[in-house]
Amino acid sequence: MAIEFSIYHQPFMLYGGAVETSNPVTNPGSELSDALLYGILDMGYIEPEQIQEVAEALIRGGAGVLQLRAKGYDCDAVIALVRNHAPRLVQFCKSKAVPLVINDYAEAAVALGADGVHIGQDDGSLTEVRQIVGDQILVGRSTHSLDQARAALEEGFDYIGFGPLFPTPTKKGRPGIGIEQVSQAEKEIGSQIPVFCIGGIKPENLELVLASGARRVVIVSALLQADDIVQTTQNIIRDLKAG
Ligand code: TZP
Ligand code: MG
Repeated sequence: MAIEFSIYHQPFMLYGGAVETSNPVTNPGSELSDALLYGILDMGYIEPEQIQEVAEALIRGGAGVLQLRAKGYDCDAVIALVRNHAPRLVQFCKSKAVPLVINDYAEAAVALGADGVHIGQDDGSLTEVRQIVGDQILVGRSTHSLDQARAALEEGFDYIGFGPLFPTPTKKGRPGIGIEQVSQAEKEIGSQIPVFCIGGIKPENLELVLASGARRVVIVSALLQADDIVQTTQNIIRDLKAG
C-alpha cells in the first residue's frame, strides 16, 4: 500500500513498500505533517513508572509526536522498559494518532510495534535502517547544520531534528548552532519534510525561536520539569499555532 500526501508543495510518497508490520499505523505521515510539537519521554528526566502518565499528559497538551529516549540503555533494555513499565504506551499513542518514535534502536521500534525510529549522524544510513524497519514506519535524523539537513532530505528521511539551537544539559557537550540558519532550513527542507528545531527551547525563548523562522519544535526538559505538563504543553501549542 502506498500513501500519498501533498501538504507540502510537492506531493511525495512516504510508504511504498511491501513490508507488513504486525501493527501498522494507518497513516503516520499525515499525522507527522500536522505536528507542531515533538515531545520526548527522556529517561534522564523521568522514572520508568512515569512513562505512561507523562505520555498521556504530553498528548493531552497537544504534542503531535512522542519519542522514547533512553540513553545508556541497550536495545533489549529499551524493549524491556516499555514492556515492563509502559505496556499500554504503543497502543495508546496509536489510539491518539500520535506517532511513537524510538530513539536509536531500529530493532526495538520493530519489536515494540512503534511508529518510528530516530537516528543520529553516526547511526548509519537510511537504507540500513529501512532494511530493519521496512517502509511502514517513520525514520527521522538528527542534524546539526544546514548541510546535514540538506543531506537528510536528499537521503529520504521522513523528518529531521535541527539543532541544538542552544546548548542544553539534555545533550551535554554539543555546542548550540544558533538560530541564524533556521529560516533557511525551514524554507529549503521544511517545505519538503517536517523540520523540528531542538535544543534549549523553552517557553521563555519560544518567541525568539519562532521569530527566527521555526515552525515546529522539540522541547524536552522544559516540559518534563514543568509543574503542570498539560498546561505548559497547551501554552506552547497556542504559541506555535500563533507562530
Ligand atoms: N538533540 C539535540 S538537543 C537535544 C537532543 C536530543 C535535547 C533537547 O532537550 P532540551 O531539554 O529541550 O534542551
Ligand atoms: Mg542517537
